[in-house]
Amino acid sequence: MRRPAAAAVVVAGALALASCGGSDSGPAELSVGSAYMPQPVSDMAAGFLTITNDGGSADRLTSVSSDVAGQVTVHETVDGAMQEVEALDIPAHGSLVLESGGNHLMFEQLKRKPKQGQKVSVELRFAESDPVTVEIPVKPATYTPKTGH
Ligand SMILES: [Cu+2]
Repeated sequence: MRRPAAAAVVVAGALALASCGGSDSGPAELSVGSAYMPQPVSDMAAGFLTITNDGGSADRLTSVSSDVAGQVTVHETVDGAMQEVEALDIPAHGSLVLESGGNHLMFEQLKRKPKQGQKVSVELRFAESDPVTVEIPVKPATYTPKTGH
């Protein structure tokens, strides 16, 4: 008696998914939060932020630029030593975290020294999604517990 009803529900569910394009496999939907730059103490600066992906497809952070730096690179930290990487993955329904002691942005060839209270404009570019521009607030140099660079 119950089996036909259950089968009908499953079919209806499948149709609903198909008609809305499959909500679980849509494009990456990126948003940026928790961004900050510790006020630089040398001619380089670090930047931290979290990229959240609410979409059903993974993406990659591929390059970064800023009006205050001649070059911005993406670094990861392995065994306490940082190294440049080509790109960082942003998983579907997940996030990419850049935080002190881990992944971070590296601002080199600074054109001016950002001061606490100012904001730095940064453009993030991705493998799939459109570029995102964020205004990163500059925090005290001691804001991050680890200032290796
Ligand atoms: Cu670095």
